[in-house]
Amino acid sequence: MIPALNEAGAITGVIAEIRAELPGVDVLVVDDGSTDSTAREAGKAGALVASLPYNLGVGGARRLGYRYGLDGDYDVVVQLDADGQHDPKFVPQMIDALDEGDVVIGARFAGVGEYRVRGPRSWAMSFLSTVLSAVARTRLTDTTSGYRATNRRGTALYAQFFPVEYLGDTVETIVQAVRHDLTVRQVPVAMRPRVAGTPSHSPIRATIYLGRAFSVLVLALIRR
Ligand SMILES: Nc1nc2c(ncn2[C@@H]2O[C@H](COP(=O)(O)OP(=O)(O)O)[C@@H](O)[C@H]2O)c(=O)[nH]1
Ligand SMILES: [Mg+2]
Repeated sequence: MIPALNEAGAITGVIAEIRAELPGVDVLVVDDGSTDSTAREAGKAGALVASLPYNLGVGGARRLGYRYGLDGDYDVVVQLDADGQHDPKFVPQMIDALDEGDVVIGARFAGVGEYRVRGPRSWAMSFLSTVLSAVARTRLTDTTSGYRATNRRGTALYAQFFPVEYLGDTVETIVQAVRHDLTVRQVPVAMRPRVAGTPSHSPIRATIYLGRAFSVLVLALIRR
């Protein structure tokens, strides 16, 4: 499941790579009101495309993907980004890890790959990781990663409750899984730079975004 907003420059390559690496899987692109040719390119590349009539945001798009997974009775749903950052070669390891967890995060900063973040953004990310590791009672190094796999239990939860608030799709989903007695695990992955298009956050916005993550985390922890 791939949420996509204006990713015409990258989506074809991402789908081709998934189909080469994981023959036979169904690929769903949730096109969230793109103004470029993302939906058309995705369809040509062989994906199923759900085109939303206007921009719902990453959380709404992902919830749609999980609902599709639940309705279609899929054993596993994998969410990854449309910009080429997530290498599908790690999917088999993530699926193996679903033997021990209901939600598996493809995580940076776990010994594989060269991805580095500096300054306030890095402090914020490590703070979030420390708190969420304690919440989930397992070592989590990359709680904002959008590369994840769920089994049926995880898919069923996220089909029903997937936060659509800003940033809820990363931090709050982990708290939510734990609250519903699901097990969260991670698999180390290497992440790549995006291949085309523009990231949805600049470094400054990313730092602000992580600042807001603290509030989201506190709210998620005190929410019943
Ligand atoms: N459905 C949907 N996807 C989005 C939206 N904004 C970004 N995305 C997608 O979410 C993924 C991650 O976005 P990106 O900008 O790369 O975030 P970053 O990797 O955290 O910098 C990509 O596949 C984007 O196309 C949105 O408003 N709706
Ligand atoms: Mg990205």
